[in-house]
Amino acid sequence: MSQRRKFIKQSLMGSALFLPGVASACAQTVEKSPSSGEKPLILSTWNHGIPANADAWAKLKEGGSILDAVEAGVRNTELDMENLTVGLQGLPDREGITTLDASIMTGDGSCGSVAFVRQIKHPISLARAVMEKTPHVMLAGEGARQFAIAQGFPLEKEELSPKAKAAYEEWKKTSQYKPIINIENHDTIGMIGIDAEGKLAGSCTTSGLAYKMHGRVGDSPIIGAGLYVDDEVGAATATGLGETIIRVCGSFLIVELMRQGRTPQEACEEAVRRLVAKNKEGDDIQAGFLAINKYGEVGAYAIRPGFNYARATESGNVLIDAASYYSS
Ligand code: SD4
Repeated sequence: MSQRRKFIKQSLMGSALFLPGVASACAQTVEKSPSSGEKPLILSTWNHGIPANADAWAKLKEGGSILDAVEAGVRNTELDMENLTVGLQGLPDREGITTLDASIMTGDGSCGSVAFVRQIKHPISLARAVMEKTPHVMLAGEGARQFAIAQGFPLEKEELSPKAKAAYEEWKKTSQYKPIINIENHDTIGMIGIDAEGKLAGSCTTSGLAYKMHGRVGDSPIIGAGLYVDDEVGAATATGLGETIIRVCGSFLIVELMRQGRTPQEACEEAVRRLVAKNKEGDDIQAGFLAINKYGEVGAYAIRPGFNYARATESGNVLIDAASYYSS
C-alpha cells in the first residue's frame, strides 16, 4: 500500500475511534501485513503452514506446477499427527467418526472438492482427482469414497488417532454440542500460491468442526467459501467457523472485491466486517482470511487476534501475525 493510502486509512481509523460505539469494532485494523509483491509466493494458514509451505516450495523447485505445489503442501498437514483439525487424525464428529472436507482450484476456473468423506488419508488428492477425472466439481460421502476406491486410493482403517480418541472420550462426559471455533480450536490449512509467471492455485483441507453433527459440511470444500482462485485477479482462502464463512461466500467475496480495485488487505478486512455483521453465532468465534492478488501482494485479517499465516518466497518462509477486527 502506498504511504499516502496508508496515511488516509490511519487518519480514518483515528477518527473512528472517537465515535461512540464504533471504537471497539474498528480497533486494530491499521497495521498491514507486509505486501511483498514477490513471485513465486506461497501462503498458508496457521503455524503448520511453515512445513506445508516448505513442501510446496520444494515441489515448485523440482519443476512442479503451482497446482502440484499447493497439493503437495497440504498433504504434509494431512499427515501431521499433532494437527487435530486436518486429516484422519482429526477430531471426530459427535458419533465418533472423522469425516473430511477438501478443495483445490486453479486460476483458470478448474476446481474439485470432496465433502463428508471417510477413510481417505489425502482428501486433497481426491479433490484433485474429482477436478481432473470427472465432469463434476464436488463429490460427497459414500459417492466420494466409491470414487476414491475406483481411482486406487487406499481405504484406511476407521479408527481414531490416540489424541483424537482421548479428546473424544473427554468430550463424551458432557457431550456438550457447542460448535465454536475460538483461538484455541482451529488448524485447518488453506494454501494459496502464485508462480513466477503469475499462475495461481489454492487448496484447503480439514476435518472440520470437532463434534459436529454427522453429515455437517463446512466452508472448506465449498468453492467460493473456503477457497477461490482467479488468474485475472487473485486468490483467497479461509479458516474458522465455516458456517459464518459460507454465509458471506467469503473467498469469492474477497476475489471480487480485489477485482473492483481493493488491495488484498482491504478485501480481507471488508469480508471480515461483512461476516461479523451477518454473524448470529455469538461472540466467541474466530474466522480468518488470507488473500493474494496477481501481483503477489498479500492480505490477511481475522475476527480476533491469534490468527497467523506462513509466507514463503525466495527470501524465506516466515510466520506472520495477522491483524484483527477486535483487539485482544
Ligand atoms: C470448518 N473452516 O469446517 C473449517 C474449520 C477450520 O480451523 O477452519 N478450522 O468450518
